[in-house]
Amino acid sequence: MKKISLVILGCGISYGFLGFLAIPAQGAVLRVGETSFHADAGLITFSELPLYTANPVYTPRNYGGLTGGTTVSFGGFFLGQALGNVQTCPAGAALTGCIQGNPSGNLALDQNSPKTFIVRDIDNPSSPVLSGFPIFNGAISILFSENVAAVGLDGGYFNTVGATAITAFGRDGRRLGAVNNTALGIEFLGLVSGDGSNQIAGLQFSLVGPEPAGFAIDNLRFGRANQVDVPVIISPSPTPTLSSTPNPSLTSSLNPPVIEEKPEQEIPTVPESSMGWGLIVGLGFLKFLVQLKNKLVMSPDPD
Ligand SMILES: [Ca+2]
Ligand SMILES: [Ca+2]
Repeated sequence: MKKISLVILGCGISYGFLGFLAIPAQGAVLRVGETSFHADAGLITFSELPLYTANPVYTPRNYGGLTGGTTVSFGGFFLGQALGNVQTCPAGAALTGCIQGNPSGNLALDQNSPKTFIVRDIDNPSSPVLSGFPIFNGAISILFSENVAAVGLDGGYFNTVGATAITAFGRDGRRLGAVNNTALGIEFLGLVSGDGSNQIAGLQFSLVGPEPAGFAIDNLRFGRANQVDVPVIISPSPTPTLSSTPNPSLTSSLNPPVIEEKPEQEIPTVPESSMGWGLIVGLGFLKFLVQLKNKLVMSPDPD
């Protein structure tokens, strides 16, 4: 049965707390634990191939995956990257475990980068493990033949907190995100794409700080979208409250409708028909005749 991991976000006082809103987790990557991976997710323990195998390549048959599933390859770093130097590495970090630069597009392992090896590790109860080069002091990069949604591994032995990270990359070489170690000893470092979709084409295990006395990986887990539990963010939903801003849909039902008054009809100042024009001309002529008659009556007889 699929389990759902819950992440509850803190809520501000400006929000009411009447309800929760479950939404898919967003963001580049999210940390996940070992138990988030289903039983049918991929698992590589490095006991499947002979000790001292260099840059092992695991087909689904090697790790018990489904035919046609993901092939997993290992190497030092990706094409486009390089080993760090004293200028680019964090102070105190082993330069062989520190990687600089972004992978180029179409993510691929750099076959000229330092190799990785299956070796014994007396500090790890699940030995054998996979080490970078030099042994227990080199970065490790992992390439998946098809994108996965989540990946994780047992890293260690950690003598420092926060000095080692796993970084996920997309098929185009884009950096998706990273999580650091938070514990000493052997710790599971896992991440899933923010929306739980298959976005992860590669993973890099490298130093981001000073990690003394060596480091290696074991028990690599990887899963497609249906093989891992994706964290779901639970955020408080805003509480609907009365507001000083009127809601148009409410005010329209509360206030009487306003009937728009038509403007007062104007009396036409010019006739609108030929009959009107004729009447005016006729009255004008009649007035002229009356005035002419009066003038004749009032005028003295020249005789
Ligand atoms: Ca092992
Ligand atoms: Ca160590």
